[in-house]
Amino acid sequence: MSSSESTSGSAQIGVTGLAVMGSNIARNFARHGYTVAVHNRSIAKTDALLAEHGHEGDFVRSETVAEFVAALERPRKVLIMVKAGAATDAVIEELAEAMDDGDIIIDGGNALYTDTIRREKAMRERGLHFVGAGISGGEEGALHGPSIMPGGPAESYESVGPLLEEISAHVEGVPCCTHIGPDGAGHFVKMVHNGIEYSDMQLIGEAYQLLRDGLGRSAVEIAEVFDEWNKGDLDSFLVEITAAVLRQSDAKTGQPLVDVIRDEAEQKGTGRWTVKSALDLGVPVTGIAEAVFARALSGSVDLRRTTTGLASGKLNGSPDDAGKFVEDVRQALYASMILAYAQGFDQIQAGSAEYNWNVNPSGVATIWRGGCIIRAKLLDPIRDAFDEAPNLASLITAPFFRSAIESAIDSWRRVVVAATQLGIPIPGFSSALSYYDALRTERLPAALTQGLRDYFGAHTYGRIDADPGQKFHTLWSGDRTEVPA
Ligand code: NBP
Repeated sequence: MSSSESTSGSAQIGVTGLAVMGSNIARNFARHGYTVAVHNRSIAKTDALLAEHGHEGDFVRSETVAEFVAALERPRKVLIMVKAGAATDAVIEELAEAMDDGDIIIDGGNALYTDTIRREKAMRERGLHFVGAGISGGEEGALHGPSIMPGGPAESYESVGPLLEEISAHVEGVPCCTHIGPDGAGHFVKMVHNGIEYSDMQLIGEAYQLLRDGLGRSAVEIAEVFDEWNKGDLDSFLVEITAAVLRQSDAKTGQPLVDVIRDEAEQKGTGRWTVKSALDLGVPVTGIAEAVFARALSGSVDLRRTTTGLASGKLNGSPDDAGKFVEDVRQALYASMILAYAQGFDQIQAGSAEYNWNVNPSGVATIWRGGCIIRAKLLDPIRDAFDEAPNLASLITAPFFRSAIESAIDSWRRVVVAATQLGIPIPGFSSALSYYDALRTERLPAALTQGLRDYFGAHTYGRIDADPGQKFHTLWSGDRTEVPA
């Protein structure tokens, strides 16, 4: 922290890190009438921003961190938009050295939530406030209104909340930004948001492949189907842009662009983080895990080169009734997406309990309705369900979703059967259905698992006719009588 009480400037907010996200957020603040101090490690980006967009509002140019910090009014508020990881730590350290007690650092990058917990603690011990804010919406969202998920001390939200709410997306006048909870809560919720995004995209991909390979439809024909779907229950940003991507033709070959893009999905890591965290929390986010693995499989180019064309067994032909099949796929997509959100919210509830964040699931659904990549009509009934019962055991037990799945279940099963008969991989659809079936099954095969564990490792088991806490062991290598453990 700076030793001297340095002078105070006039900028209400500072943005450091002026690549696509940072420069658009800085412009968003300026367009809302704020004076914005801007800074970037290399001055070229700062100057490019000011040259192209300086006329959009009040910007204060700075070359050094000292100049940048001096340009801010107190308590200073700085939004960091740099590469997550070591770069963020370096920037935080530089800022902390230059800032004073009560100043606020907001990290708007895609930080791992455990890093945010560590950074918040370190900054608190130095008298600074640290807000870890997940931001979703890509570069367009950053400029026109993203969904913002800030975590950190409640008192710092009182001062930065109004600014962030103002530049966020709004749905029916409600900002897509709310205080999520202490320290890492915001980045945790953003991480799960990205996990659901992975899952939704995998499911959309499976629906596309079913229509392509199951019915022989072209990309443009499938774009029309997605356009139709986007008018109903599936209305969402991802379904909308799926139609746009499928309709795009390649200028070079004249073919649909999707047919000339390499069939290898990449990933930056937030999906993997979500699954790792879910494994630690013991929350089955099967849809997200399948989506992460599906991307890994698609990218295993050498392996796929050696396995393409392996035996398929006898395949059944295309579905007899194409119209019915399209509707079945729509229903299967809708039901599987409900499960993706249900699992994501389970993970948020589990994370919240683990870290004492007290996250309000209805608030999360509310701010995901606009600005972010997973914005969807589905989020309205999700918000309503959690409003009615904040401690819902699972989203699928809420009356709205119970009946939505009841309507879709037969179609969903038909699609899983048809895909299996056609040899089309559908890890997302089928794992979501298996998860659903597991939840509704009264007796799973876990009793046998426990019996086996007791046999080879004396791990004990509970009995259906004894208290849940009581454990028993069978003397497998002795006379096979049962003894209390
Ligand atoms: P990048 O993630 O590509 O980061 C580039 C920025 O980081 C530049 O300003 C660069 O400065 C700065 N930087 C680096 Br790299 N190392 C630095 C260091 N050691 N010290 C200071 N600055 C450093 O930018 P982005 O795509 O705009 O994303 C910004 C953040 O927002 C990331 O955390 C990202 O994960 C997150 N995010 C991105 C999106 C998206 O759609 N792109 C969406 C949501 C969140 P330089 O110009 O001097 O190299």
